[in-house]
Amino acid sequence: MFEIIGERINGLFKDIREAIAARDPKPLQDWAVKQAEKGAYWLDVNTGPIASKEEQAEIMAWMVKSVQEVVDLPCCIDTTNIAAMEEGLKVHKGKAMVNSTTAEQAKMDVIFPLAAKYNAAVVALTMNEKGVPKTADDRIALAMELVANADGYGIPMQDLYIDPLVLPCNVAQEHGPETLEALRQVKLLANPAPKTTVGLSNISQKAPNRPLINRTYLAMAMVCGLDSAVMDADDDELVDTAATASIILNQSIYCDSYLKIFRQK
Ligand code: THG
Repeated sequence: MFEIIGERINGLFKDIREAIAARDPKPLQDWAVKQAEKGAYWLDVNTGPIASKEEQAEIMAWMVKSVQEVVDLPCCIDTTNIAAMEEGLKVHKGKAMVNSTTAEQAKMDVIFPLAAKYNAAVVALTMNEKGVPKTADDRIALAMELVANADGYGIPMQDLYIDPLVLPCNVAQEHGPETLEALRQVKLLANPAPKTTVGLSNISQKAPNRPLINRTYLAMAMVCGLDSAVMDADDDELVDTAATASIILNQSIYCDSYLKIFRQK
């Protein structure tokens, strides 16, 4: 089953940024309920770039608690700050996802054990200290390291979500097909195969026709083996596209009301 990770509880967005500053849980909770109703399976929770490093841990714990007061969904704890990641995990109910580690050894050596300790799923980005590689081959070389290290730290492949990194098509056009090819090849790296995810909205940043670009890339990525995406769950046509691709790919059983069924858990 395709897993939508709702992207909206992120301090990048002004309403969330203001809610965090005021410690007002209502906007976060409204988006939690809305994304749950629209078909989200996980809720991405990101403090955004504004919060100071010292505050991030306390804010992440507050955000996770606020969200889980109103919905049963698990959170995808989206932060590069290890202290914030652990505070989020401490208060989280049920199986969490941490977002993310890179293929940098020092990060893998901290984040994989942390995920294992809390039995959390983990997103692993195909980048390292040199940045995001250009080609599918170089992305796959990093994915191999991520798979080997995750396995070494006892993370089951079903809990590992490899993210080959989607970049904006208006400024990094040559990455588009490379990311798609990397998605395909990730599935060959282990048996059972690791899962895959992407930050879908990255593809259309600062471009016109964002919804069209998002849903076109989503359908193409699903053919290549995409299992989940951090995406706009409030875009009905985007969620319809995921539901329809999942029917065409024979990943869920067809019925005339499949668009509705896809949104139910
Ligand atoms: N991979 C993983 N996690 C991720 C990303 C990824 N998490 C963050 C991000 N990328 C995915 N989430 C978003 C959320 C919002 C937007 C893009 C990706 C976005 N925001 C508007 C913008 O920048 O134009 C903000 C609009 C507003 O301010 O209202 O596009 O790649 N694993």
